[in-house]
Amino acid sequence: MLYPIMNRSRSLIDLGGVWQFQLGDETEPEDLWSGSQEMDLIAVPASYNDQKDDPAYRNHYGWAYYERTVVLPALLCGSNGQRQVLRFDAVTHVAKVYINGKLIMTHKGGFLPFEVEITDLIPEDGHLTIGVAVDNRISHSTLPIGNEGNIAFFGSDNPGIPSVEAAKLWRKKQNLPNFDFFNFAGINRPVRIYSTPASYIRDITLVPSIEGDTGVLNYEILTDGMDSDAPVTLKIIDAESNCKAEATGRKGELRIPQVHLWQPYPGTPYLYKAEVHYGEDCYTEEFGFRTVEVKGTQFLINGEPFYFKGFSKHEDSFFRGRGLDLCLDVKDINLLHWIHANSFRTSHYPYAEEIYRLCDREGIVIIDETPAVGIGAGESCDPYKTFPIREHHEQVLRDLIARDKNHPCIVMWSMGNEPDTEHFPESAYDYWHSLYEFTHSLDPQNRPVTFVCCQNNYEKDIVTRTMDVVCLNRYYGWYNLSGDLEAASYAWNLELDFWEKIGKPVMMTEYGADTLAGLHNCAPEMWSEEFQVELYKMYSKAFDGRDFFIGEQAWNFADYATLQGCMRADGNRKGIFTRDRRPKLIAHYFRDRWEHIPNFH
Ligand code: GCB
Repeated sequence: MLYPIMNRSRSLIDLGGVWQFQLGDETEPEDLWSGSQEMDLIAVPASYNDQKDDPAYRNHYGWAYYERTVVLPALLCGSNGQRQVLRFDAVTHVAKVYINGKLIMTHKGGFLPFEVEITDLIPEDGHLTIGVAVDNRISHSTLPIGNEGNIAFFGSDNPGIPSVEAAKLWRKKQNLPNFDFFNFAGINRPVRIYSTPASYIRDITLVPSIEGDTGVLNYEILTDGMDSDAPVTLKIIDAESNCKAEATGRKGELRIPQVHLWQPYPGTPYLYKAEVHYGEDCYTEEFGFRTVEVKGTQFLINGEPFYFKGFSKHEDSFFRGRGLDLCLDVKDINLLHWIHANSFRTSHYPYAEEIYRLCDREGIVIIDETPAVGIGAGESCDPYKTFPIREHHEQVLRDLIARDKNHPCIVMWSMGNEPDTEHFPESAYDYWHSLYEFTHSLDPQNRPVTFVCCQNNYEKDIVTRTMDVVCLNRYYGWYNLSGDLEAASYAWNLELDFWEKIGKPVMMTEYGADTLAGLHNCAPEMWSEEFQVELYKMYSKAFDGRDFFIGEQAWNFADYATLQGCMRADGNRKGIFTRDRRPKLIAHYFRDRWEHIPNFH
């Protein structure tokens, strides 16, 4: 799906601003919209939860209603030969969209875009009332997974105590996420109306490769509309606006001698433009020439062994929750540069398209993750046989790769985070390995595929070792062997010895310790800034010098909001930066360490 842009053939109207809002309940919305006079105000795009200091907003369970009336300019109404498309970049988790009172589409999945053509629904006078019903409920059939049967994530509801059991049955229904990040909901990303000519460019697929110093671009362009005889042309334009190659036709190959490569920062992330014309339509897609390949225990970018330095992140900020915040995105990229990081993982869901576009330009490498987090329910329940998620998971992968396939910054797909691989190893293998093959088949660039493995019995796990890269989340010294860094180091080295024998590239995708900024201790103890530094030093010492080890992504880039619980003090505090982006002591440790570790070795 193409990102919406404005140019000589396409218009773009941003519907961000103040909408009207009302909380609902579990009642399924009707097919006809009934607006209300008594709606609150709400900012779009942003999660609704923290926009009003009211537990009803924060802890809402079920549907919520958004409404906005706009008047479109006359030139966009009537038969002007243009298609008008209403696009939502993300509504979390289920959306029902209404135009002038009528339901026009339903979409499931809170982190990927969807759109609907509304050309014939726009009246002559241009008045458009857009209604959106949003459901924030999570369950065994959604991604991310919500617990069913009243089981809380942080284990505060010990089974077997009669009064606690009774209270669980009595209490109000609520979301019980099987993950720690706060279940922020609403219209989290932009809503836009864009137009195209009636015959239009539907999709562009670009597959760059390199032969010597020549860039080879395989391309495919999909078009739609009546004008099927109109020629399709493609021009490749370099960063200095010179046309480097041209072609006609929907599919083909172009060659660019003396090509400039897209390199991770501080190399030059050189971008070319693919300018496509079809009849009256035109679309420009940026791309880069870079290759990605796993060879033995190495992860090669442009043929050279790459070392990941960076973080797993969240989309999270004060007031907006998970809402798009471009200022924060730019700030985060600048902090990544400041700390000499070169990469991050989009834990635990696909991020807004804007950050990938920024990373293409700034040379930051991304591991792109689906929202498949929380697939597991302990030893008594095989999630792969009981959670009805497979079809949805495949759909999410299809949509993710359709959206993100052309970004040079994306070097690997992560199908999910920390599923159960220990209690039902065969089921886990059947599920994840077939999904791994499916994911490979979807990606025109055939990038490496993985999922991120939880700290459990790695000897029983038979699927993690079959991924292209072994990605480990480990909490030695924090959740395990808490506070005892000597014992943690012993255990961690023992585990690394195990992975060394597997013969795959291995990297950290999470490790860390909750740390309260400002809490200091001469003798490093848990929660202090000194302890966080000592813990990371212990990890670095264990993996430095191990040749199969290809990268370190700390948990987490910044403190972030979570579900409340007895293991969280106003959110998850494992950030290297605080939630308002101030460096903890550890940030200086990484800045110094990473300055001396080159991207390629
Ligand atoms: C994990 C999860 C991550 C949590 C983290 C923690 O393993 O992947 O989502 O936030 O641990 O801090 O507990």
